[in-house]
Amino acid sequence: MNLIRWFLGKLILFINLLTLPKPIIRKKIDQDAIDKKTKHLTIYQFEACPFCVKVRRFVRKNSLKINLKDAKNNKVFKSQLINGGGKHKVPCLKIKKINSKAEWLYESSDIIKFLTKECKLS
Ligand SMILES: N[C@@H](CCC(=O)N[C@@H](CS)C(=O)NCC(=O)O)C(=O)O
Repeated sequence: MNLIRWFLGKLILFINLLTLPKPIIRKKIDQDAIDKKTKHLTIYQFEACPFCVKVRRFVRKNSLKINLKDAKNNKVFKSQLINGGGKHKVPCLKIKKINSKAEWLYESSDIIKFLTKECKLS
């Protein structure tokens, strides 16, 4: 079972690599405005999770600069996710604006919806 999971994970990563989306190129002023909005965001993820691949592809396609944290292999990041978000499930978007409590958003589709709205993507 573990071997099948390992193989599927590698297959997902391989297909993802072959079909990586091309990042959008914006005018500097527009990119700076988006970078300002994504500065306080972090994505907790596993490398070979298909839902994380979906979110990472969206991030790449839209040229979003978001810090990615590996919550599978890195014990510190794993603890941050469990203690902050409440469960060890990925992907999870941490939204931490200055002077406000962190919000933890699970579900790949909800993360993509949030980013689309927050960054005014079409
Ligand atoms: N419906 C969720 C599914 C997320 C999901 O099932 N993630 C798996 C990894 S692929 C997970 O975190 N499992 C918990 C674990 O492995 O500890 C989404 O779209 O984000």
